[in-house]
Formats: sequence, structure tokens, C-alpha cells
Amino acid sequence: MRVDVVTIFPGFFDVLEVSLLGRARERGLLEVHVHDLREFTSDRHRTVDDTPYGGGAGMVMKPEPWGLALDALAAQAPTPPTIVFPSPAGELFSQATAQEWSEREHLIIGCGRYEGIDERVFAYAATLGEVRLVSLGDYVLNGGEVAAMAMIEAVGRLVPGVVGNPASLVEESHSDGLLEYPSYTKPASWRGLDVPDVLLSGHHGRVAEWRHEQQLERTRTRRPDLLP
Ligand code: JCH
Repeated sequence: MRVDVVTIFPGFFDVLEVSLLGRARERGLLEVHVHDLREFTSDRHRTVDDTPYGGGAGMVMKPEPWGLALDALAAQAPTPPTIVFPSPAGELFSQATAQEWSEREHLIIGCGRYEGIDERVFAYAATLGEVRLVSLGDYVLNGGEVAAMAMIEAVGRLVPGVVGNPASLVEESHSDGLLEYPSYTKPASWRGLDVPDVLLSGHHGRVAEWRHEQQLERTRTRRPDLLP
């Protein structure tokens, strides 16, 4: 999979070099290329924003640099890319979204700043590929970069071969939409806090049953919205 990121803060993505995905990049499973939107400007001040038509607070990202950036990145693609814009006004990003995108050849992620991007950019992008406006959750970030990083990590670890232990992905996908069960490791007693006896019993059936009960109980108390 190839991911192209367009941003006015390319340095934001330096951390990808040292994360889980750094190794996947070295092995050629996942390529992430970061592009500075200002490279697609032609004025002396490399301007990417302007005042909003109709008035209002803040600034809006100009369409012209976005048009040139998208042209350049979509042109080098053999198949139409999925073009993602993180947005507080987008559809919710979920594990299902990550799964769907992990099977795609080419993602382009456009990171807005200020109050967002001129709406015509989304219409233009739709002539180059499938456009998705996607929100991480119902809170407001200062721009698309943090959301893009989260999406790259969630999608990247599902690309076949990226995560070291495929069994952990299988276990996740079998969780039936419930929260995970609690995990413990050695020592069995720590600062007066003990690991539940059932986990030390060696009874695989009872362990599985206990973990499922824990999943149901946690989901009931923390995320009742996930239950039918
Ligand atoms: C973004 C902004 C609109 C501030 C600019 C681009 C995504 N889940 C999620 N939360 N926030 C974002 C996000 C994504 C891209 C951009 N901003 C800042 C945008 C605002 O109100 C109109 C205020 C935020």
C-alpha cells in the first residue's frame, strides 16, 4: 500500500520512522510519502489560506494549491486513489473503515488547517478518485494531522504482513464488537493486588468463559451503545 499525505506541517509525520510502521516501511509493505502543500504555491509568501466568502471568523484553505497537489499525486497512481480528508464534519472512522482501506492500493490523505478547506476541493477530488471526509470522533482538533496519524496507524497494522503476530489480529476480529477482556502478566501478586485465580488455574474452558463475562460486563458499564 502507498499513502501520500499532504500537509503544511510535514515534520509532524517524522514519528512514523520510529513506530511500528517504520519496520513495515523498511520491508516495503507500506510506503508513506509526505508532501508540503506550500510546494504547490507560486506566490512569494507561499500562501495557502484566505478570508472566508460570506464573512466569519478565521481563515479557509485556498483551492489552487490543493488542486495542483492532488493532480500531481493522482497522476502517478495506476488506479484511482481513495482520497481522505480528516474533518470534524465527516463520517465516523471505525475499525470497519480501517479494514476496508487496508485492502486498497493507494490512499491520499489531505490535512486541512485553519477553519478547513474550500468546499470545491472535495468536488474536484471526486473527479480523481473516491473521496471520504472522515472524523476521528466528536471533538475538535486544530487540523487534520493528528487524525491522519491515527488513521495511518489503524490502517497500516491491518495491511497483510505488517503486524508481527497475525493471531492477535484474528483474536481482535473475533471480539464480536465487545470491549477487550482485562490482561495480566507476572508477578501473580503485586503491591497487594492479585491476578484473578481463574487465570492461574490452567482451565482453558473456564478462562475463556471468564474472559467473555468480563467483556460483556465492561461493555455494559463503559460502552452500552455497542450492545444490541
Ligand atoms: C480540522 C477546525 C473546523 C476547527 C481544520 C482542518 C477531525 N475528528 C476531528 N476533529 N477535528 C478534526 C479536524 C480535521 C481537519 C481539520 N480543523 C480545525 C475545523 C472548525 O469549525 C468549523 C474548527 C479539524
